[in-house]
Amino acid sequence: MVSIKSYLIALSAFLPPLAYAQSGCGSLPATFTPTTTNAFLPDPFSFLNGTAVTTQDEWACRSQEIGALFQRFELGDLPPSPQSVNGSFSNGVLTVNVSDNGKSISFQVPITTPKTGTGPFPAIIANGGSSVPIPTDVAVLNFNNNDIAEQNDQTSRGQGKFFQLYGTNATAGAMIAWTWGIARIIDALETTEGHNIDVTRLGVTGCSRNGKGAFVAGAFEPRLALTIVQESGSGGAGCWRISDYMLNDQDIDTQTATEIVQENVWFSTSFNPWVGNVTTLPFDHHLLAGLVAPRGLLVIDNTGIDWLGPESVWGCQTTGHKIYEALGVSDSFGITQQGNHSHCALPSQEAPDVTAFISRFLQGQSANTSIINTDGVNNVGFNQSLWVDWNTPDFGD
Ligand code: MCU
Repeated sequence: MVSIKSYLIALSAFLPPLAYAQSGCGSLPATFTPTTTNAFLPDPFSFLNGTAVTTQDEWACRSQEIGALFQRFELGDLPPSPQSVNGSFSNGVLTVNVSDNGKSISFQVPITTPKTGTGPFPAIIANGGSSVPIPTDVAVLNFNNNDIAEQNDQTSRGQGKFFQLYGTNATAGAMIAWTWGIARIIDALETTEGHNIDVTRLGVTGCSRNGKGAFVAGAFEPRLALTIVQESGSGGAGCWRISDYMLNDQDIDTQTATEIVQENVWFSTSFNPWVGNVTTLPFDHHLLAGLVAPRGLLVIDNTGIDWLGPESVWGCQTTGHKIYEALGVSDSFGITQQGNHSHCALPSQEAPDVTAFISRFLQGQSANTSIINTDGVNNVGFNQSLWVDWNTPDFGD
């Protein structure tokens, strides 16, 4: 008679080895199509199959799953590392050369290096420019994101150097293409001499459309130690569900998914089928913060511009903050909202918030980054019971 033990040993020969099983952690079934409607912001702490996420290790798998969902149903695919990336640095300009699948592109990144001090310096990658105060002892890398993926209007679909490499039919929207470009800048910094940048102390920032892009870059590029998202609004720090509610139930003229995909090419065309029923999406943008976690994240917003969806941003990101709380890094994610100023003009009261995050995450100094503030202009409020039907676990530090 065959013992149970020998039966199991024989059976194990047909099972995938453990390493294989782990590498599939958080991957999506190839044919998965969302069908369940959920008016609440989806539970960060529950896998798609309903299994609870109870440890930091399980969260690592869950964040893979979330990243896969964002790519499949909203942003498009981030290509794996290209076959070759190299750089050169001269006259303050980093040149990045990339080859993949027999094609090549090259782009240039001007670097403003601190005038004093010896370096290597921490640096911030300015995604299409920066409108936050960057200390003079931090370098700035000026990333011309439009060169990698254009963002003028619908005619920009598939335009830019990313698409010269991966084809105009690549699924990526502009934001994933910019994320790819930022990853290649970091690849080039890692292998190029002379630039005097400390590649372990890099941040990213951007405002408005480029703030949406900074958030996506922070979410998908783990080598970024700090992500500063300024006035990104809908499609960035706002949640699709809450923005729909603001427009449809509160009659506030705010940007929704339905509008945004008609305006520009920030998203993949794979998002189009979902914009009219965002409650079927098994994710929303509170989970974008979860992809940045546990790294530094500062979301700066404007309560005075309805179009940006200040209530959506506040509710979305205070909910995303619960992921940082679960991971025991609550003060690594700050949220600050002020009104009465023009778009992308940082009010002086918020400058210390930016300084604190840069000091702590790029300059290695201690700083109080427990910052969660809204000035309440525009009655920005958040009725959590409408949006959150799950509890926040404590995974420990
Ligand atoms: C806040 O970001 C966008 C917004 O999504 C667009 O609807 C509007 O046209 O432009 C904003 C922006 O990028 O302003 C510079």
